[in-house]
Amino acid sequence: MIYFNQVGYLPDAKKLAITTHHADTFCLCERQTGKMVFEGVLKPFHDGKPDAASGDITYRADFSDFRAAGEYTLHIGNIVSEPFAIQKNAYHNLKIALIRSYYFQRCGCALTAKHAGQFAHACCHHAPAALWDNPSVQIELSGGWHDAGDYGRYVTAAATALAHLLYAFSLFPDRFPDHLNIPESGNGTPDLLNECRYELTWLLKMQRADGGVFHKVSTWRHAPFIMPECDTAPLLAYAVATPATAAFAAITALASRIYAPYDAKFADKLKAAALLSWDFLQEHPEFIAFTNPPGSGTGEYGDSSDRDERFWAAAELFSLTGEKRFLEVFLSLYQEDFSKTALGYAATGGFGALSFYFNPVFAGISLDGKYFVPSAQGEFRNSKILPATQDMHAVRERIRKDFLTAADHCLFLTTQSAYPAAMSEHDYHWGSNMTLMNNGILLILGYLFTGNSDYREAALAQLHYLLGCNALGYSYVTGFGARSCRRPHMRTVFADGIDEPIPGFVSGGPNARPSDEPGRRLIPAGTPPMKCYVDEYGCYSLNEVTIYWNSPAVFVTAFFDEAL
Ligand code: 9MR
Ligand code: ZN
Repeated sequence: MIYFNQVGYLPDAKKLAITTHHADTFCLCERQTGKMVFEGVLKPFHDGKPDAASGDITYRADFSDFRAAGEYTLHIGNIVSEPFAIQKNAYHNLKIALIRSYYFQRCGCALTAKHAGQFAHACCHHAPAALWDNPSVQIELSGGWHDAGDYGRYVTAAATALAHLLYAFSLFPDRFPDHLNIPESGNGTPDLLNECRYELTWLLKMQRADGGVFHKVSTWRHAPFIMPECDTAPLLAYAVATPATAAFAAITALASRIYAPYDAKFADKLKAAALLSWDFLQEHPEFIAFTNPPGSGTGEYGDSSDRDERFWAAAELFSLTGEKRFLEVFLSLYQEDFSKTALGYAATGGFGALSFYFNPVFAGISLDGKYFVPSAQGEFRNSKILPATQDMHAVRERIRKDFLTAADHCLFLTTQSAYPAAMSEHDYHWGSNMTLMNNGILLILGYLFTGNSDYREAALAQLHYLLGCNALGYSYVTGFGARSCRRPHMRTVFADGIDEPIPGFVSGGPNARPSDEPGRRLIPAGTPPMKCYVDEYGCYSLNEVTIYWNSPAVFVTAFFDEAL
């Protein structure tokens, strides 16, 4: 087989295909005419030694020098690839579908035929939720996105997805159109923001009057594989916890900054909510962890510390208000020992670091030069701007170094990997495609901070892996690529009776230690990590989708797709 990006390549980018088939040369032919347009030498990778993550001995076909747009097939001996495109906007439809996936996850409203086509369905989960430990208290918590293949709505997961999406927007604001065919399309606000607002509007409801934030709203156990409107089990608001409260404060503060130019009233509401949760955190310096009450089976999203969420909240509130009290907490938490580059749901230090790095107080300061552009959203509102002190510059420089160290590690892993991805053989865990895409973000930051195109190329390699240049030759995005996954662990996709999956969903991907029964049964012992994947509905630890696996893919794809 030939492994390559099934969605296609940008004309001027590096273009690689990988094979385990030994031959001397390869060629590229025009799809329509069969005419050979490029010939090259197949190069053994790693001197013919097997690759740790895939177990494969591989050869590389490098056709980077061929730049003409068109549709082609690759030929190695008598093996022929599926056709693929080289074109300028190769990832445009992908970007749109990845964003539109969030519309398909909307909860508490009907999905209409106009916007959802054959995937339309009735309104779901609209009943009020009861406090899980006091059912006489009912709260209206409808709205937001279903988290994943299940119908739960979880605050830390939501904050993470929103962070990837809103940072993508704030760094590349001109890449998000307003014509994605969602209900708000055409209202003059980019649809990414329209879609995120749907989630933020729900998120605001998750805040208690005292500022504490419920960790999640879901049923007691996961629904069977039925459509969401058929899932009428009672909804419950689970306990307040500090990681959720701090992540809430962080994301509402960030959102307040981003939405201000579009809707000042909404921005003010977000800001007030962020401040209220901040006050709750000050009154509760202790870590209030969340664990599922015994017997409850929906997502737990456990965490071992809330320091990094508090760090993130302090950073975003400082970026929003410029107030010293937030800066002080931020600088003190920066000294603590947690990752300052992690962009996940339990480890959020990277978001705090990003916020500080792009803080408007540094506007006009360019450590590297041309790529630091504080966005239109980057202005302090209702506050005085503190002049940046020496300390602040020093921390900012350390943040830059932290990110570059992480990006360099990703670069190193990519050069070591047969299917060039920033993934060591130990990185194939539940949701490995999030690590892959988050590493794509780190590489993009490396590029933005230095202008060194090696980072950019490596970032693109992560997208190539996601879309088929991997040891199984799967494209892990539904509806994209000749061999894309078709049976994601997603209740709607299973229950809707439609053969095609809903397009634009990123599968969790290979997991060397599957937790689900079919995955354990179907993957033989000793299978190399990159091959531990099965495209089956039952494989929740291999083939589920979630809002925070799509979101870093939106970031990476938007970086490579300038089209509107
Ligand atoms: O993405 C989560 C993964 O990192 C964890 O290992 C796993 C087990 O705790 O849970 C995953 O999150 C799931 C969540 O609990 C419920 N919704 C679906 C999520 C993706 O599988
Ligand atoms: Zn719902």
